[in-house]
Amino acid sequence: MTPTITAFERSPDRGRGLARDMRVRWALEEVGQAYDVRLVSFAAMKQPDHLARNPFGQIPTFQEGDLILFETGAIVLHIAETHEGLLPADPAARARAIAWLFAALNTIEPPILERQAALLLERDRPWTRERMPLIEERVRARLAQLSVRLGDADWLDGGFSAGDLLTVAVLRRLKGSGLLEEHPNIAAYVARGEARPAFKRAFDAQLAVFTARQASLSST
Ligand SMILES: N[C@@H](CCC(=O)N[C@@H](CS)C(=O)NCC(=O)O)C(=O)O
Repeated sequence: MTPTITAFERSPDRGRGLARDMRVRWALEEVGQAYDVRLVSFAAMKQPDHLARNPFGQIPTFQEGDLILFETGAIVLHIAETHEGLLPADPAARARAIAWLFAALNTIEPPILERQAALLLERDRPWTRERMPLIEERVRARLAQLSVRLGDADWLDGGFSAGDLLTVAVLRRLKGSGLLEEHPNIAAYVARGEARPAFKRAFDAQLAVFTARQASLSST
């Protein structure tokens, strides 16, 4: 059965591959699972039809037959558990890969999101100037720890896994900040993730939504 995911009809990231449907698209591409996409507007996301899929009125969601999921981590884990390719078969290695999936979302992403919120939503607030160095210090601390653990390995624990997929996706939020480049092994890790054919297919598919919308706006 072909799953259907939801994605922004009009993504605020302007095609940079940061909206979280990118993570689900990437996972589906990695395992070779075709999927359909339902585009939703911001208004539609807050309507009962979408709230039945995601009580918080957000994207992405995932629907496969009777199963409806929200939360990117849960969706990626479900895809990884039901297909070959994103989790190792060995139970201990599998548990460690799942630990990285949680670490990406619960430990690495929070300070990165805090930085992004300060830059995008709170830029004009009087406290932002003062807070920014503190926030960046927290991001730097996480990156330094991650850099030590990664060392000169290609991926975090053996072969590429769902944990790497989400870690790379989370770190991509720092592109352009200069913070990734402070750790050449992390910058190379992100570049390695982005070089995967599945990443490129997912990125292009998400970008196509943005470019099609731009083209339709400029023709009206
Ligand atoms: N923890 C959720 C976060 C979902 C989320 O924040 N989605 C964003 C897009 S990347 C969204 O829908 N934002 C619009 C809104 O919250 O109204 C997940 O990982 O799925």
